[in-house]
Amino acid sequence: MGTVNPEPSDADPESPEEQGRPLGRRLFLGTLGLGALGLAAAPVLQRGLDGILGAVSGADPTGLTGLLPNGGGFRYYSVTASVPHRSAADYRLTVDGLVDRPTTYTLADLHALPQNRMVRDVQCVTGWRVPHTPFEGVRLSRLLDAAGVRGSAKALRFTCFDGAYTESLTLEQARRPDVMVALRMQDKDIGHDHGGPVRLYVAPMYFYKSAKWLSGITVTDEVRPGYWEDRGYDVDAWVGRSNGRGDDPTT
Ligand SMILES: Nc1nc2c(c(=O)[nH]1)N[C@H]1C(S)=C(S)[C@@H](COP(=O)(O)O)O[C@H]1N2
Ligand SMILES: [Mo]
Repeated sequence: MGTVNPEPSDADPESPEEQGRPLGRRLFLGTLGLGALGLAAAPVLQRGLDGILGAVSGADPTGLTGLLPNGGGFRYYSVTASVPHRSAADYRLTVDGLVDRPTTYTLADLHALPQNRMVRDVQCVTGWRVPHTPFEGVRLSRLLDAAGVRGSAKALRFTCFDGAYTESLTLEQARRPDVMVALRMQDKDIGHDHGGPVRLYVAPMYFYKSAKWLSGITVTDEVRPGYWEDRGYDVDAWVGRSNGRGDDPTT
């Protein structure tokens, strides 16, 4: 994609209010505005008219939403200008730190583990939302159990092969059944732009917690705030229970 599109610093102050509502016309007009400014550069999703975009277009008498570059609602985000591609053969995920059995997984190893599927709404802290998005992958708790987390452990640090992005979770959060190392999204293998071949998916939190291009999970003795958290966003990013931003990161 090439477009640098980190989290907009002027997060939509309306976004918390949008969460309880069905995706409405107002949000789409906002989306269209951003798209016209060139801020939205998500790949066009191959879903067809029976997908989310179809549902959206059906609710839009102008039909204009069908022309949006971020059809389906997702926007492409990367804090780096470019991200190396990792093929299925090249990909590795390392689990290390305060564990008895540090482990490196290939993509095939991850696919060979039991897979779980979840269908939830994706919510970005800036206000856009994609309802009913299927994710599939391996529960993070399974990888932690396999590694043997030591008693002194308190948190996890996630690193990415973009070389820049990081994220964090407490051990308790990481063990929730709705947190996974995701291999599929929207019933397809996760493509490069969405963080493939493997991204984190933290369903109950704002989407910035769901680190793309996941390459490392390190078990630590304390929470080390992630990329956006160092820039003022809440570490505990529960959708609806945090404003997604503890401070103004632009200052
Ligand atoms: N490595 C990495 N992961 C990331 C980001 C990023 O810039 N780099 N952006 C986060 C944010 S703010 C959002 S909203 C989602 C966007 O995911 P998408 O590009 O699949 O829509 O990824 C999250 N994970
Ligand atoms: Mo986001």
